[in-house]
Amino acid sequence: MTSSPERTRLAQSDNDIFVALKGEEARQRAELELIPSENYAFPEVLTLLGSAFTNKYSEGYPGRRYYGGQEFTDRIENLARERAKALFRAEHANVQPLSGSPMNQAVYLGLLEPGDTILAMDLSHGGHLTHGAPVSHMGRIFNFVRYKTDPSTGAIDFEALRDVARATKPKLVVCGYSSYPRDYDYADFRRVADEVGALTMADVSHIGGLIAADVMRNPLDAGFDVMTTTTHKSMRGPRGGLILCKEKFAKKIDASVFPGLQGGPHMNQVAATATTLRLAAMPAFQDYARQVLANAKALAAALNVRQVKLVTGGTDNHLLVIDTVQSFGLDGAKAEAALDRVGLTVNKQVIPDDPNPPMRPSGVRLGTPAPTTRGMGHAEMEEIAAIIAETLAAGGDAAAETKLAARTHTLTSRFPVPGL
Ligand code: DSN
Repeated sequence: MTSSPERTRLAQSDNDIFVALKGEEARQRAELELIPSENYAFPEVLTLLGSAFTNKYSEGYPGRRYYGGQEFTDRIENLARERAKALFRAEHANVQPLSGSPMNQAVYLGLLEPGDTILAMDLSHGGHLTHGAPVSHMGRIFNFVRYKTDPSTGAIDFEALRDVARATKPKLVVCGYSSYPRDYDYADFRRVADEVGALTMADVSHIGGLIAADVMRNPLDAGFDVMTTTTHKSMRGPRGGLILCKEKFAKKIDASVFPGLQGGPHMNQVAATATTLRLAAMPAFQDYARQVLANAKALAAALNVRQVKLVTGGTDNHLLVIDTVQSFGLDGAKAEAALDRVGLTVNKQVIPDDPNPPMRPSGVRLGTPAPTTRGMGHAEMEEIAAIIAETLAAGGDAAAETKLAARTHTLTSRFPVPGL
C-alpha cells in the first residue's frame, strides 16, 4: 500500500488498523532491525503483495489448474519457476510454499513415510523448529535424530554425525540452520548420506539470498537432492518458500505441496517471488550480499574488541550469537529488552546445550541483512557494536539508555528504509 488515496480510504474505514500501520512504519524507520531472519522487502515486492493477484485462486500448476482465468497467473508462476531454476542452478523449482514451515513439511511428507528417521541439527546448536523439534507436528510424525557442534571449535562435529548416521540409518540427512554462525562444506554431508543411503536436504532459508548472489556455497552444486529456502530473509522477497530439487523428485514434491499440504497458492506472493528472483540475479544484489558478509565480520570484530563473547568466536555468514550470560551476566530475554529500549531489535537465542530455557536463554542473535539493505557499512557496524556493548553493560541505567537510544536514532535517521 503505497498510494495515498488507498491510505486515506483505510484511515477512513478502519482507523485502528491505520494507526497501527503508521506506528509499525515509524518503528521500522526509527529503530534498527538486527534480527538475522528479517529484512526490508524490495519496494516492488510491497507493490505486488498489495496487487490484484491477491484476488485469484490458482489451485494446481501452470497449464493444469482447477479454476479458469489463469492467463496471467500461469505467466508469473512460470517466470518464477524458470528464474528460480536459473538462479540456483536447480533442475526443478516449486514456488508455491506459503512459508518456511509448510515448505519443509512438504519435502518430508513428499519423500518419506511417517516414522522414517531424519538426521538433523540439534535445535540449541543452530537447527530450526521444522528440523524436528518435539513440539512440532513433524517431530511427532518422523523419528528425528541429532547431530551437534563440537564445543571446542563450535563447528559441526562430523565424526559424531557419521556415528549417529551409521547407528540410526536415516532416510534423510538435513542440514541448514537458523542460528549457526558458520558455513560448511556440503560435500561432507553428502558423503555421510551416501554411505548410509540417505537423501540430502539443505534448508538454506537464512542464506538463500547469499547463495543466489553466489557469495556462499550452493548445496545443489554438491549434488544435494533438495534445497529449501524462504524468500523473505536475505533475499528481500515476500514471505514465502521455494523448494528446489532434482528432476527425479519433481512430481513427488509438486504433489506434496498441492494437493498434499496446501490449497490455493498465494499468487500475489508468487508474483512478488518472481520479481525478487529477477532482482536477486542483478549485479547490485551481489554487491549487497558481499556487503552483508563484510558487515557481519566487521560487527563480530568490533564486538570481539569489546570483549563480548560470541558463540564460535565470530561468523562466516550473516549472523552472530552473543553469549550474554558470559559477557554481561544477563540472560537473553533481559538483553533483548535492554537493546529494545535503545532502538536495536534483536532476539533472545539459545546457545549450544543451553542450560537455560528458550524464553530465558543465554544469548541473543544478531544479523546484518537488514542494516545492509539500509546502506550501512563498516563505520556503522562499529557504532552498532559500541551501542550494544555499552547498553548491555549499563545495567538498565535509564540516563545511559536515553543517550544510547539517541545514538541509534542518529544512525537510523541517516539511512532510510527502502519502500517506506
Ligand atoms: N523464524 C525464523 C528465524 O528467525 O530464524 C526461522 O523460521
